Amino acid sequence: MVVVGGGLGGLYALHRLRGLGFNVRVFEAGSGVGGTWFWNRYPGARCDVESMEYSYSFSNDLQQDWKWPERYGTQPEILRYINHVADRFDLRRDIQLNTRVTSAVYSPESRRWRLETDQCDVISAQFCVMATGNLSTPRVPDFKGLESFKGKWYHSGLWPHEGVDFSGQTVAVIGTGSSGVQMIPLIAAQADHLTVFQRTANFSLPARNAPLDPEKESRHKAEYEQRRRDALDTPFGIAGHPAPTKSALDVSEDERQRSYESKWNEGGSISFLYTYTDLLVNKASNDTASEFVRNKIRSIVRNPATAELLAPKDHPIGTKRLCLDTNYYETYNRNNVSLVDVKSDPIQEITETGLRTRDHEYGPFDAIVFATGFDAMTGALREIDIRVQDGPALADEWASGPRTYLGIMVSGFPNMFVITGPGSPSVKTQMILAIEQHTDWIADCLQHMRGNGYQQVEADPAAQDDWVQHVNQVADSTLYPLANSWYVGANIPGKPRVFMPYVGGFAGYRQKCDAVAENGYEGFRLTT
Ligand code: N01
Repeated sequence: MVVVGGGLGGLYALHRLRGLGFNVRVFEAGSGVGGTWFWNRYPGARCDVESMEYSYSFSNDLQQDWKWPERYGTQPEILRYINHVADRFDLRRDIQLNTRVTSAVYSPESRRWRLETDQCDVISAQFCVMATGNLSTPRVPDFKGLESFKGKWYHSGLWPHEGVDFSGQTVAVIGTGSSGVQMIPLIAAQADHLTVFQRTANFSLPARNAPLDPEKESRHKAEYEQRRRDALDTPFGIAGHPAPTKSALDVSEDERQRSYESKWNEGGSISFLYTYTDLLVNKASNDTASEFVRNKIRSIVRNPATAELLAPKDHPIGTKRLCLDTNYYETYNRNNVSLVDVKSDPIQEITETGLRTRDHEYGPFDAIVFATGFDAMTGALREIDIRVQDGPALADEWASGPRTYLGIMVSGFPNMFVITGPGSPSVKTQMILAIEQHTDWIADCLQHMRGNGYQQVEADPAAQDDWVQHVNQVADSTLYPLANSWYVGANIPGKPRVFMPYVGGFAGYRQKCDAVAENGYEGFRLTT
């Protein structure tokens, strides 16, 4: 069995499947394990889910032993944790680093996958598990002239391991998604001058990060197993947030403001979006929350024109990934920070010294930082030449958007599982929980096959069609499609506009997966 990717998904898949007696080999492109947390080393990189939740649940000893220093884990801390897991469960002996899988071809005759890597490995495997990640294909926009730039340039998702010292430099940051919002305050504090190029203003909430309160930590640890079980029954896979009971329109303006204020002070995105039942499905309700945050921005940012530019008006709050920050809006009150709107005046090219928009020239810059995101959810899989012998490539099959059954398998590609693939809750949940749920489901399926002499499993095309239709229907019943987000591939020119994650909630999705298994893997074709 080959597992592609040595991030949080690949490591757990190795541990779980090796534990069942399978012969497993992991191939990882990076020179270390950790996936997202290996690559994204930009200043301020930090998880926006609280550490006590954003961690593996499969080992109670592990979760009891590990000590998270802060409410939200920093990138170095999370990477340390992942490396600890790799050592603690003796995973490294089955992981080949510095190796990118380039192709995977299935032979219906031998019923085996033949994989090739950029290190000239050729591997034969009965099963492939794609643990390639949802945000693992960094994208620098195709700007004319980048090669002529005389300064240094960086992408948030390919950050130099030795770090970057911006002291004394003039710096440009392009992009104001989660990565931009996290790095901008830190770069501003270090650089001589920072110019931020914003195409779309994003909603951001204060993280209210702090050292982890020891009392809170011991209480959490005493209740850990129950809390993990509780998380399984929530829409986002995160416990500790009581479900809302009222619509935002069922309460008075005063009560609404008090509730939003209390969530704003508490910090965190889940708790804010969970203030009312209908913030993600009812535009009028959402408007109340969006306007509350816009008013906060107006109250923080002293220059009214800058504040208006930073206040998002083109999408409902939560329909693009909500950012969490520390001093993001406050940063625009610094004398050494300027904001440029590149929606009204788009970037046309990078020059030797800076960049040119339609109407202006900016620079000189010592460095340009691209916080411009990823070819999300499908990019990593489409980059591998995946096909059944003499058949179409997965990339071609997905030319009009990804199609999966449950986000776990793709019809026409037998014995290939995807961990947190498009069509599953994935990025709309606590990712590690989603990874564990998929891996455990795959492990059960493989045991079922082994116990019954099945050699091949494949998603039924009709079951896949029904699932794709359901994923779309659920998304269409929410406000999510109103935003131009990476959830719909809008950040990549030419990418088909398809809503990729499943937003029907983790709890219901998990029940569906369990029911499928209980009904003899309904919608899958098992053959001996
Ligand atoms: O990427 P993004 P990200 N000209 O795609 C802009 C996770 N994450 O790396 O919105 C000018 O969100 C683009 O503009 P627009 C999290 O799930 C989590 O920040 O497309 N601008 C946007 O502002 C997150 O959602 C954490 O109009 C251009 C920005 O670049 C996901 O990763 C931290 C442009 C890209 O934003 C991706 O976040 C970091 C162009 N040609 C990331 N092209 C935490 O856990 C793109 N942009 C906290």
